[in-house]
Amino acid sequence: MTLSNELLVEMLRRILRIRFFEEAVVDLKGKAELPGAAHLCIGHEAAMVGACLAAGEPSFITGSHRSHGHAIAKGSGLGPLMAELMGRSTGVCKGKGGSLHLADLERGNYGSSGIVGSTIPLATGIALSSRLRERDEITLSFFGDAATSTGAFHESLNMSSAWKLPVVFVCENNRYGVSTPTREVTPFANMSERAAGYGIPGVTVDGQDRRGLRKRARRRGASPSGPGAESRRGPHLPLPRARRDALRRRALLARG
Ligand SMILES: Cc1ncc(C[n+]2csc(CCOP(=O)(O)OP(=O)(O)O)c2C)c(N)n1
Ligand SMILES: [Mg+2]
Repeated sequence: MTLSNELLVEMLRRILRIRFFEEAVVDLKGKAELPGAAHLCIGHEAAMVGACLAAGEPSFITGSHRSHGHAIAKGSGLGPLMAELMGRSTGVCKGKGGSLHLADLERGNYGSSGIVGSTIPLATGIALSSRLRERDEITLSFFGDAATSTGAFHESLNMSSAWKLPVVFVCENNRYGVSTPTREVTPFANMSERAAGYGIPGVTVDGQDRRGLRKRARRRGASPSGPGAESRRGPHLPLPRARRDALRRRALLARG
């Protein structure tokens, strides 16, 4: 599949917008100017941009606890987004949501949440609504690899498969849930393998390859599918220096 130069430029533009936004968040956090928690998606940018642009319009998304990038990939303005993080009334949720509860209904972003896995049933419900109203819409559900071990994930896959809902489950697999390596708590290396248990086609793509992501997510149609994007790991939180040093020491020791 060939992608137009215009689309490639738009992908790069959104990827860079996400990266620069996240770097500004780090900067503001460092100066203690940003209230509350903020989880970054540095390293995940290409996956979310590829998926959102592939879905086209009309489409909807739900996010995770790491959703600044999902909002930007879906077209939210950087100003209203940053205002939200700062708790201002000019924010996308009038400053009431903050970093962890970002929604932008005008752009089809139905929200993110700090509760791991909690937005997956929401995406399933949106897709059910599209199906009942016979609309040609698609919903993307973004979540991390640890979320695939929640009951909400499994119930949602089961229902969306049984009812043939137009939803794509996009797992951003950075191989960790906070500090727990995913390989220690699941039998799978690729989370897309879980889809097979529900009769859903599951594919794994390189999350740094937005062309591959776009190709996979493009398979529209009234049935669920589950690409798992392999992502580089971004920090869960800007870690305090002492914790960072401890993790580096542990990594060095592990290497011998
Ligand atoms: C239901 C629930 N359990 C535990 C937590 C604490 N928690 C916050 S983030 C996180 C790990 C999430 O890992 P993953 O889904 O892989 O996303 P990542 O942070 O790696 O992008 C956990 C366990 C939570 N927020 N919600
Ligand atoms: Mg993870």
